[in-house]
Amino acid sequence: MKIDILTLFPHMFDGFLNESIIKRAIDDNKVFINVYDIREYSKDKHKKVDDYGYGGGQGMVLMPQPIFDAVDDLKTAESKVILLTPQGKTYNQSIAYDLTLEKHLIIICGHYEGFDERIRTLADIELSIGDYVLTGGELASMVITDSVVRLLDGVINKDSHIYDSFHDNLLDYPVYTKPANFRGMEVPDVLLSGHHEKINEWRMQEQINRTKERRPDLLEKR
Ligand code: 6GU
Repeated sequence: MKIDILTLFPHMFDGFLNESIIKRAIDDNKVFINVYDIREYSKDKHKKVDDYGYGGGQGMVLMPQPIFDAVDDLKTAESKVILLTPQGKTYNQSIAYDLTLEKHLIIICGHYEGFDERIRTLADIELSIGDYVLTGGELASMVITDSVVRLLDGVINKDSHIYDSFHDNLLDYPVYTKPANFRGMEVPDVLLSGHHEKINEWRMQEQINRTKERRPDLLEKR
């Protein structure tokens, strides 16, 4: 998969792309991630990318020209263009799985008080990562990229995402490591039993109980 990210703040991605599982996925050619500075696409002599909004109010608005030129430059027949905005559809694990089927994602990070409404026409889908407001789409693009890349073949052990929280709309079951007794808190006997069928049953029941208790809204989606 290739992921192209359009941003006004490319350095925000330095840590994200150079640590841990994402770095390893890039080094192993499981994913190709490019970060493009929107400013580099500005045709203005001062590399301006925003201006005052018509009608007054709200401050600076991202201009269409740099974004349209960048998307024209990067887009192919196989691209899916994602626009990040708090007004988008709320992102979830099921959308993450859908995105793993794409060959090429172009992710546009919105910023400042807003972007020119005509930029919307470039998007195949508009996404938000939740009901709160961020200063820009950069963190949202990292959230989406991280959650998609970890699902790509060979990035992490496949067994581990079958048991992810939200897979099948269930939260994950509890896990324990050594010691079996820590400050009087005991690991459940069943996990020490070596009886795999019973362990699986217990885990499934724990997933259901936890989801009932903490996220009843998820059970309704099942
Ligand atoms: Cl995608 N962008 C911004 N600016 N804020 C958000 C968001 C996106 N998703 C949740 N809050």
